[in-house]
Amino acid sequence: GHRSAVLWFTGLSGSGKSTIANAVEKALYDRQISSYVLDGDNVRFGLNQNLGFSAEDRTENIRRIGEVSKLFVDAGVLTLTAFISPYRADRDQVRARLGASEFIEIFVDTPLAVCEQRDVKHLYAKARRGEITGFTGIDAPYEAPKRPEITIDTSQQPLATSVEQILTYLTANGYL
Ligand code: GGZ
Repeated sequence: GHRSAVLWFTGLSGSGKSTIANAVEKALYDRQISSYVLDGDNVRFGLNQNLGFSAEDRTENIRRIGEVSKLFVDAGVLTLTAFISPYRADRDQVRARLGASEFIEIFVDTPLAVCEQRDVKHLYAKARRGEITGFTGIDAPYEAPKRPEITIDTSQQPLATSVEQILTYLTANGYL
């Protein structure tokens, strides 16, 4: 068995949130633990398709994802969310809506320079050229967590180590 919770990944675009979340999900699946990843692909194109990237829309994006996460956690699912979630107050609101040990904040603290160098979707280049405005880390803010449960810098360690770091935390704290 397991104790359900939300593993809330936060960090810049290209920091590695989705990659780590999906790798952890696979590791949990292999242990027959019911888990699910919420990310832009299954939330921003569905439930939140009416939301963009203004500060107000990001706040509403995160609020809805927090509520959906709460439903999943109540259903007993170990839930992983992979959204920039740039505003500290928005993340803290989600934390407050969940039980004391149901919100595990994972700061994917990959340096902006590394994220920008990866630029998988060429969005940083577009933001630098002014073709996208309000891009997180370029001309929109990212507020780093003050006391995340877990911090990961993907420029300092391979994916497998990040996965191990999270599984070790879950085991040490009685989730697994
Ligand atoms: C940041 C943007 C923007 C702007 C589009 N700012 O690399 P990606 O493509 O897949 O990750 C980014 C994703 C961010 O969506 P989130 O729902 O995680 O953001 S938030 O939590 O702030 O609501 C990027 C793409 O959408 N994208 N425009 N202006 N990222």
